[in-house]
Amino acid sequence: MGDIVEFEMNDDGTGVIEKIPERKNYLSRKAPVIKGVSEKGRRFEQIIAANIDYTFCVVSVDKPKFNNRTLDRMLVTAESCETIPVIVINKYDLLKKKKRDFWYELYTTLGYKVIRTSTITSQGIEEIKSLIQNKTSVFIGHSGVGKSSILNLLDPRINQKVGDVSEIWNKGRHTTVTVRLFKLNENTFVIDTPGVKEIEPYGLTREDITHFYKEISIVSRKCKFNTCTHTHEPDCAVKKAVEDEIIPYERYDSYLRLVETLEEDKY
Ligand SMILES: Nc1nc2c(ncn2[C@@H]2O[C@H](COP(=O)(O)OP(=O)(O)OP(=O)(O)O)[C@@H](O)[C@H]2O)c(=O)[nH]1
Ligand SMILES: [Mg+2]
Ligand SMILES: [Zn+2]
Repeated sequence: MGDIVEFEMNDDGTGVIEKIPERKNYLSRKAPVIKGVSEKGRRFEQIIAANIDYTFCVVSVDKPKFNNRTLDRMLVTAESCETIPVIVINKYDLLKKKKRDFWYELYTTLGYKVIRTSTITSQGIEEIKSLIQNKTSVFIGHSGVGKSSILNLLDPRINQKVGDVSEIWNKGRHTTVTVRLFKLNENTFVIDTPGVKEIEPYGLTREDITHFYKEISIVSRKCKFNTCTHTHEPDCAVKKAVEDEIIPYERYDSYLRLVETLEEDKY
């Protein structure tokens, strides 16, 4: 979805795709493991969309519950595919006062663009509308976070089906089932995607992952060993920064868990 194609028009109005010119970039993830299809331990690459400017990484305050590890994986995926990530924290109407703006402040401090939205109060929707002008934007995130609901507010012609969130599992019901591109005007495109269980970046090394966790990357230059994995080594600047609460524990934990997924691929 999002490919620019050259095609020949037949007399009956149908077309034949002649050529797909080189993609500017494309957003991809590790394909889920399907029993009997991929060999054990081998994960394929799954392309989500092509020629993307912004990847809107949508999470919700609650229903489903906010999960920072999921957000971090989406950010690494977006950045490693050379798209610009924008964080959308949706369902802000459900925010409990005591939680305040912890995550908003954390990711803003890290340098990300963060938009707080609610499709009930319309908070943040105008901000998204102005950002997407003359760009191609893809919306990704777990099922039920409100991707289709947000798109519906961007343009009434979109009219995507919206599903409820299971009370028991606190998860969406996979309402959107295919990737769909909407043309809003000559140069503005938005893409809705089905919520997926796991979004893991494809084809990265430990060094790549470290690079995308900016604060860990900067601090790690002061580790005693340049091969430091920031787990058990002495004089690890990253562990020290976590103890001193300079790096939030949540980000460190998320980083280690993402690095662990590299090991899972090896056997
Ligand atoms: N309270 C609240 N509920 C919302 C908000 N946005 C969406 N919802 C509800 O969340 C549920 C899921 O919304 P969808 O837009 O279908 O979510 P989705 O991310 O497109 O889900 P999939 O298509 O399954 O990936 C629906 O019941 C919406 O009404 C919001 O800002 N606040
Ligand atoms: Mg949807
Ligand atoms: Zn270290």
